Amino acid sequence: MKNIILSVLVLSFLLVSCNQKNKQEETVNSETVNSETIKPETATVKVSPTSFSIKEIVTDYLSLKNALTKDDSNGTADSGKALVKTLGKIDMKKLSGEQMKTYMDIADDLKEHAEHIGDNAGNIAHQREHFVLMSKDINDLVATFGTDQKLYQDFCPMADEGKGAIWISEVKDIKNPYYGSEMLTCGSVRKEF
Ligand SMILES: [Cu+2]
Repeated sequence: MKNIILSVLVLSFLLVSCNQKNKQEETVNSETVNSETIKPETATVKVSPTSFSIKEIVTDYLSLKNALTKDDSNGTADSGKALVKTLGKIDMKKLSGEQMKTYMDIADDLKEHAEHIGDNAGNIAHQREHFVLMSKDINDLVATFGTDQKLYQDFCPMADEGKGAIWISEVKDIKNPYYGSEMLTCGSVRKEF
């Protein structure tokens, strides 16, 4: 008799624990299902389309250009460093294969000039040499990817040892970054973006 009671007890205990285990599994399963159904919705919300923009690059370039017009070599170097950082943050995922290739070709070159300008505080002549090529890069970026901001392509016939050079400006008035205070108004607007 004792044996029978004991085995009934053991059996019922096993049944109860089995039921509990099933319930736990059910809970886990329904949680997994829930999180799986929620995930795609959140993902769709996150991938809201924002278009590719070179605005931050242009902003850093313009502050570098404005430092040069003031003959401020240290400010020019700081802007060069800021531009290197900005270039590292640009999200290229929104670009198609062809666009990405174009962008990277220009941006690689641009980064090199920004690094040289950043490393040459105190040597404004050398900074201005790199600014000739940097300005061509910025011109190409704006021509390729467009701008919301009104921009001007200015030209100085004396810069780059008389070969002439362009720069990009946000103002219509000529303020020459190649000569600064020496010849601030030398040059002309050649094109509008
Ligand atoms: Cu250099």
